[in-house]
Amino acid sequence: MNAVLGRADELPQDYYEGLRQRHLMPLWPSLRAALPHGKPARRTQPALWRYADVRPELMRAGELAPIEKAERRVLVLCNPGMSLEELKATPSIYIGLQLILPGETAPNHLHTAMAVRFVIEGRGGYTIVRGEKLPMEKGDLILTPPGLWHQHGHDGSEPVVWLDALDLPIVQGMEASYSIEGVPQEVSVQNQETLARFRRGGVLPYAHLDGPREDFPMLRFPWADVRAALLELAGVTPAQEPVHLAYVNPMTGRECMPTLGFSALMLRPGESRRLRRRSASAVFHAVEGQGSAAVDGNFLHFEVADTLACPTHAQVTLTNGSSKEPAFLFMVDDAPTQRKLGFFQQFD
Ligand code: 1HN
Repeated sequence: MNAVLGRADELPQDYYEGLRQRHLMPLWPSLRAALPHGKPARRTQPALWRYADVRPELMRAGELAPIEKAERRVLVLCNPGMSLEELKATPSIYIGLQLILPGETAPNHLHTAMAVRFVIEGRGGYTIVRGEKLPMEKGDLILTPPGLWHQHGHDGSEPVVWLDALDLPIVQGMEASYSIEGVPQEVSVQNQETLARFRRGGVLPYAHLDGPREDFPMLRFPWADVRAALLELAGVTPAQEPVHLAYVNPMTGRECMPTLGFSALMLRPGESRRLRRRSASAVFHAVEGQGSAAVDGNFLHFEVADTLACPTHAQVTLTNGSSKEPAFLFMVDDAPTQRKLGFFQQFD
């Protein structure tokens, strides 16, 4: 059945205008747009942001926008298929690149949106979350879960840049985004305490077997661990399967954040990997190596620290440009939200 539905211009104009004035709308002229057949309508375009292009603009922002005037000195990656003001890389994912200069601090606050940081360059940056000072080294993933106080600082001597990923479009879509400014946090948690407790996924502090499940037991995932785990996994993964690790809550084995999913992919030397097509939108960030992504037939060449966006339902093939070295990618997707809403799908 594919009936041709009535159009608004087929209705008596006075009736249609009268409905509109009463804040009423007939559904049938808009039904196909709301429920397209077979595949969602997508504004999101396959897009690539080259770090070589963004970095100079970010350094310029360092000169133009003092931290007191910016609080967070960020350039936002805006999908070309959407208006710039929407600040969306995909319909659900916000991505920004943030610069903090030596000696600067970004003030303490909390908000309803959750955020993660993935460190791109520079040493000496840190984030304080829940009273714990989390060092930020290249490739580390740092979680700032919804509603937790967080502030940033920089003890080093060179610019520090990281990628911020937030579920802001989801939270804004619910008109639920707000923040609270706070006084600076005291560092109250012992150095690297949660890492010491939770970094080894297979073993947990015994008391947690009977104790409450923590929502966010682990806040920092050091890249050194993730990279080593990927190399080890590659050693036991058949060539036809992807080398792909999910960042999880070590107490539940499930996604580490409620709305967005985070994972790391290794492309073996020479590997070209057609990913399973999924209903989730995604962002990829090149951590190491170079190569290309074919996204719904669009060819995008990536170098280290480049970031690319993929629409929902996209066909994605990732190719390592080197036949000698592995390439590593950090991935963000909205699969956790889609799973919770009950419609996450994987195709062929
Ligand atoms: C935020 O809190 C940070 O804490 C960065 O570094 C980017 C974008 C929108 C809303 C809140 C941060 C953000 C943000």
